[in-house]
Amino acid sequence: MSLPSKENFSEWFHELIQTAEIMDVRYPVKGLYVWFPFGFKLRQLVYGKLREIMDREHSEVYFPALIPETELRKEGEHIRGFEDEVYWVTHGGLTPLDVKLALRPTSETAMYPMFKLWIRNHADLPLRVYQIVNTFRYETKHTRPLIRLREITSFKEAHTAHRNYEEAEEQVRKAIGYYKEFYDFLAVPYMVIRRPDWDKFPGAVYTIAFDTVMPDGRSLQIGTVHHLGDNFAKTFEITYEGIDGEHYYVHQTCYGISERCIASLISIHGDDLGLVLPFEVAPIQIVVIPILYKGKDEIVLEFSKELLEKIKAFRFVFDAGEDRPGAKYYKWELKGVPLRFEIGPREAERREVVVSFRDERKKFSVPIDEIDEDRIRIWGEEMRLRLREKAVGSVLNRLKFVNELSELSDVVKDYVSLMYLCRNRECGEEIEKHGGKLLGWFEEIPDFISVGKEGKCIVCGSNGSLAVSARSY
Ligand code: P5A
Repeated sequence: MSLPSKENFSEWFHELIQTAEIMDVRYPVKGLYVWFPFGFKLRQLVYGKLREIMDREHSEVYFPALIPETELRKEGEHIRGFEDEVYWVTHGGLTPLDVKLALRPTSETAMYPMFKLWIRNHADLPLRVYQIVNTFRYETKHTRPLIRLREITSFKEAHTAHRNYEEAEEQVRKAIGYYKEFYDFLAVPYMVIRRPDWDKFPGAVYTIAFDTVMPDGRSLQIGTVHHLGDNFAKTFEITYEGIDGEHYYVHQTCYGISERCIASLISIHGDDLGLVLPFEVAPIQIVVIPILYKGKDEIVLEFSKELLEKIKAFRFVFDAGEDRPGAKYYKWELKGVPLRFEIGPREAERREVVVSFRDERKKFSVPIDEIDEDRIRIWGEEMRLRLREKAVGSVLNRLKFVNELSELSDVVKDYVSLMYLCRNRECGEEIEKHGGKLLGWFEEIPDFISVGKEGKCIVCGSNGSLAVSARSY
């Protein structure tokens, strides 16, 4: 079965994750999907990197999935934001529960009552923890595998507490740095954007989001970092004793990434033939295909053994099956295997290997003596750089700077739109009348955008800075 062209992005994505065995979309509950073994391996490798980054400065924890209604309702803004997305557990068997239990939509209200017990004095700060768990959100917008889930299976949420506002702000900067490192590793381009005040995380002082641009010109929020100030600390009475013996509220941050990171990876790098995966996260990094002819099998198989010995540090498949080479290429291309080695009788005689990269698909011969672990890692890194460059190219194809408000409705249909905008809510709302959602203002301008940060507001003409509006997932 062949994939729809990537031009029809939505169908392509849906078909690809099923046929490449990332997610099984046939589970009979809306918004819930099954990870296939291959998809789960990809998840493990991607989240391995995220864990490595988190483990430098955070401790991993696990909090319960059920939150008492009384805790969830304590922070007014927070519950207002999540009210209509919460799944409730109301019974234990046939017995109604005294206090309803929420399936966590996120874990602030599970964790912070415990933070109150954990934090005593200034020596307990900063506190930095994270967990990778499932969360539940009764989403009413169109659900999609990996993108908009009702059970988010891979919610990495970090929560920190600090002595004051500035130290929490410093943590926000660090979190942005961590997420940049993570998405650079995946070669996924992103925009770091400050959300409008009226669209920040419920209970936060401000929200900084990572947004990427999907192939169809819609944006996808792939991570968020929130400064919580002392809002939750006041609600949950999280205080510490300072050096002076006085008690102070902590200041907090939280930041999260879901399996949308995998959605972006697949969407941005994939092509009409299937997945294209960066070398470091590919479940299968190398496929070796022997070209076998009667009477010449032996020499090819002998030579293959030599090659396999050289690549044993990597995740590889030796595909000596019955299928024709063309069928094998097709199969491993669909799975996004970054490196393909082919060996026929001629190669075996010359002690060469035919090499091709998933993203370039041109073949060249390399003497086997030149293939070793270092060489392969360099190829992997070069491929990551090519993927990033190509991804930036496709993002740029879907970005447009808008000078006149009258152009916006048209542009936003197919493009993520950039414009200068002041911070007044009325001007923001004016932008949203033209179709897209106002994502916010660039916190920093990405290297691939060559427009200045400041300019006159497209709506009212007063001082503004570079803003983004888009149809978003
Ligand atoms: C930060 C971590 C929070 O929940 N609490 C703990 C904070 N922020 S958030 O913006 O609401 O969510 C974090 C990221 O999760 C992704 N996300 C989703 N992914 C898939 N399906 C969903 N229904 C969904 N909802 C949120 C987004 O990438 C978001 O930035």
